Amino acid sequence: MTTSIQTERIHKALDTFAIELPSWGFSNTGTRFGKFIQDSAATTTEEKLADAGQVHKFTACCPSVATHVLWDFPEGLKSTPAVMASAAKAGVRLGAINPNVFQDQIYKNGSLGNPDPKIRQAALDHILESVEIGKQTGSRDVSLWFGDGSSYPGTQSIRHRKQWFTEGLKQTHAHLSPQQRMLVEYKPFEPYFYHTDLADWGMSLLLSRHAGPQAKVLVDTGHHYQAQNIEQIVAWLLSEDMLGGFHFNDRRYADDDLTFGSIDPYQVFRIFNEVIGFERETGKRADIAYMIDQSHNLKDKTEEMIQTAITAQELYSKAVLVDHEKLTHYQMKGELIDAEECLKAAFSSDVRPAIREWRKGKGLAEEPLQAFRASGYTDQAARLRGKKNKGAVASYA
Ligand code: PSV
Ligand code: MN
Repeated sequence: MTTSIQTERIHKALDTFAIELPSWGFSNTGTRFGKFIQDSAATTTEEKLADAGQVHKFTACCPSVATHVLWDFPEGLKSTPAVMASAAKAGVRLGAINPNVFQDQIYKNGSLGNPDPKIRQAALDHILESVEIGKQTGSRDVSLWFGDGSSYPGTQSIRHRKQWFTEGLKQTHAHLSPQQRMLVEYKPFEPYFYHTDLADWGMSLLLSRHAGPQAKVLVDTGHHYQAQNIEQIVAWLLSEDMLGGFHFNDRRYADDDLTFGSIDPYQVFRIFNEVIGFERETGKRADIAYMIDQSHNLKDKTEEMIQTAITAQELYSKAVLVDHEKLTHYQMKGELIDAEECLKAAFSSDVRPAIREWRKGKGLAEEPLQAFRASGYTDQAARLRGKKNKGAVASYA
């Protein structure tokens, strides 16, 4: 492949590549051991959306923002017009709507899997309100993550809980508009440590199938055991038309929320390669929501999201350089070394000059991080928000 063909491929791919930002990545969060407060962190939904707007302004690849209903819609459905107005002001649109059925005290023994029917109903009511919010915001996806599980053997009926989940998700599906989808996320551990009701992709797949055709699986890259081959899960879900989206982040030990591609960029590349390979072979675009699910308490939050968006563009661009015809040929012939080298050649290509050129063509700064820093946005945000954020430290301590 000549350099100009490579550049053209990258430019074409970047014209349509988009990745969604999480509102919860812009406010002060931490670990269960505490928080390190940043003066410039967002203190309201409006500020989170404004910061997300900055990421999009400098990268042109983050046009939408996922929200968490409990954290971003303080009055539920009633908050929708205000949140939509804040998004429009920030130059972004609202993406996936995330119900929160893990934080309230009533959820000690779970939400849709809770043995108490009143609590299952409360969880369902909140999910259905989130579906309605999604209808008003024009968001396509309602993104469901359940912390449900148990921490001690024998304390819960795994089979009954599976049945309650099946019923709850079916009812959720029944309320979707024809334009909406529900994405069912899985995670093998945390907050419970003995059993988790939706522990892996197979469980999400089965429950999604039971729920209905608009239910798809959501793969959060941090939600796997250490040695798991995530690109294989991706390939299988694609071939079953059951992959709805990703929550991207990186991990070293558990669900660490580290910057996307910071630990294992080759894995991200292999995941993108599965998607692009599927698209080339089938001639159709995979209907996938790419989303980031990270929140950072050490790096500056907006800068970190810009860094993540840039990394995503780079790794996606490398994946579009894979010569699939050659790769298939080597695979069919059993040419193992040539097949592997074919993949590695794309991964080791320096795609940054082509991406800089693409940005120039769009009227963007060639180096988004530097341009954002030079804008002085963070200092200004720190001046405006510092007091409020310091107040949060005081009340925390
Ligand atoms: C849970 O770990 C998760 O990945 C879910 O997607 C939540 O919605 C998100 O993180 C934020 O807590
Ligand atoms: Mn997630």
